[in-house]
Amino acid sequence: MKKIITYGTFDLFHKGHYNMLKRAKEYGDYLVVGVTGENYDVGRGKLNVYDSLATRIENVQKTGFADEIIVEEYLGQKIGDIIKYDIDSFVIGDDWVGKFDHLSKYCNMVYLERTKGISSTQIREETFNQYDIGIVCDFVDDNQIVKEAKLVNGFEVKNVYSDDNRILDAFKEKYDVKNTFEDYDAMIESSDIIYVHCDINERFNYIYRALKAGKHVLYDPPISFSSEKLKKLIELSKQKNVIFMENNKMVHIYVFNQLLWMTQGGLIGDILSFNCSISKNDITRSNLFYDLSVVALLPMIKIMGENYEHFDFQVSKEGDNIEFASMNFVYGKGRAIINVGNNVRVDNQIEIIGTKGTIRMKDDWWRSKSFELHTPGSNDVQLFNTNFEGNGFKYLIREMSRMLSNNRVDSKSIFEEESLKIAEILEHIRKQRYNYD
Ligand code: C2G
Repeated sequence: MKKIITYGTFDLFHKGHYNMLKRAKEYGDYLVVGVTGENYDVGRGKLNVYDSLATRIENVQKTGFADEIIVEEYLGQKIGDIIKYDIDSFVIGDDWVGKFDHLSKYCNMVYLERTKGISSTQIREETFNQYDIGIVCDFVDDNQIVKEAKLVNGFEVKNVYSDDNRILDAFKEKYDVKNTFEDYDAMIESSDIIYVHCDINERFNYIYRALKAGKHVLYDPPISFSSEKLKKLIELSKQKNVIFMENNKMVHIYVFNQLLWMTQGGLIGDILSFNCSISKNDITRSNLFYDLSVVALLPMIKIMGENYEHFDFQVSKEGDNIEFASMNFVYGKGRAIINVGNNVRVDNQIEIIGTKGTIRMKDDWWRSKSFELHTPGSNDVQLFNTNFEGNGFKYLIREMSRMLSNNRVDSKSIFEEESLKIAEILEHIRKQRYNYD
């Protein structure tokens, strides 16, 4: 019996896929079809897959050509599959010519001509709503959103607004964004989603105007130094039934969800201590301290909860800017320490000590691809990891895309109470600081 194997994502199943499976089956007697798993596709940068794995498998099954369907879960699985299923020929479309030649050591490699004039990409472009993003900025930096938005179906940063012409010109030149606007209302009008990426003192105003106009808003937290103002914006977004989402990419990346699972599910026992440090060297951004604090406080709130019993802090500052702050939170069973430095060298890391294990995330932990688990009484370190490129923005935009297609304006990744709690903490620090002054 001649056994054949072929692979694919088979998203938005079309005639090209059907033809390929038909011809692969005709090539032998028994056809094994590998359908890509969701993690594998995400890992290889294919983030715009629309159909679920179950739907894609069902569509392959319906053709009646597959004798066996397997899931392709990781890079390099193909060799193991060829050996395991005792494959004679590997069949794939000629868009892959040459890419799998190294497999000819294990079986016969066959590249078949693709069906012309049809592709999942084309169907996606024709089928999905297009969302134009407009970015508000006061310095020439896009936080990688231009590149990352393109990886999600239907999303593109098309517009940029700044009240400084030089910034607009430089931004357009650097990121190749289609339209520049000197008039904010005009940009709101031309966009479906506004990304507010500017100094903390300006955020509230820009967000308020965009929400008022009924546009979805993505913003860098915190929105201001006032939790009342955040409440007001949350209410307005509800009234207008639009998405009001904070840019905290960490909560959307896989390893963070693994970490949450381990800590909340009791896998490292009772948590005794949460330690988190974050620092940057950026003399140009005056309120960077608050931006960094939000990034560090969110995992604390997620893992330790909102109900600490006591909170105190110490700051050291240079002129008007906080250079270093150490925040100390006492919870029922454990405690949390957050160290934030601006132009002070602090090693970025998160350490969570539990009665049954310690978790460590190092370096740029807010976009981490891995964490370590150390268990008491063992020298073994377990590594949990996933692979992705970029800064994780695409996962946040993908979440936004899901919300839009499900007609849902609330995200389960960051809850309102969590954002409000963080706003309260920062407000408290800010007030005390002024009392010191
Ligand atoms: N195909 C085709 N004609 C088209 C479109 C696709 O013949 N117009 C073929 C592809 O060449 C491939 C199969 O249909 O053999 C599945 O295509 P995709 O779903 O695009 O899968 P792909 O991303 O090519 O994944 O490990 C995964 C594999 O390497 C292939």
